[in-house]
Amino acid sequence: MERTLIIVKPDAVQRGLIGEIIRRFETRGLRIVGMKFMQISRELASRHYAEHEGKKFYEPLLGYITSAPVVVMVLEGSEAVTVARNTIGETHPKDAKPGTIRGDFGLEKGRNLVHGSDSVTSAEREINLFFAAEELVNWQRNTDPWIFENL
Ligand code: IDP
Ligand code: MG
Repeated sequence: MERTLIIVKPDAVQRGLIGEIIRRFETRGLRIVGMKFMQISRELASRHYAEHEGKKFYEPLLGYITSAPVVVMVLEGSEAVTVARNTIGETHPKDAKPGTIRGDFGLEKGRNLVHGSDSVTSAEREINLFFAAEELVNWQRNTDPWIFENL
């Protein structure tokens, strides 16, 4: 089982798409193990997006991600990192396929609705940035045997 960090970004929250976005991950079969509604501080944003420091879009990105509340989630499942990235779609919504979140709801790169960790290593780092260990819930879903072949 892998874990991944998802952020429902400020544009999605402002546009009333929280439920729609969570629904897509939930119906895909990923198990929610952590969730909170919060506003990201500049300090946390700069740690989360440290890899992009110095790039042209870095300052606008920090402005965007701190501009309104977000929903942050930890999702668990087989190959959760890849599965979540596929559900999210390409970084630029114009390249994202219909049926993906960005492909269905977005137009521009700086308003692309949702974040998903890009590797298991990034996921671990990002989960630790946003969640204390005791905020994550280890639980069995009654539907797990119908979603996961080998438990
Ligand atoms: P990802 O979110 O698909 O992993 P990254 O390349 O890691 O994409 O970029 C992080 C975030 O920075 C993107 O999701 C997007 O919000 C923003 N971003 C990336 N490139 C640009 C750009 O060229 N213009 C504006 N925003 C960008
Ligand atoms: Mg990224």
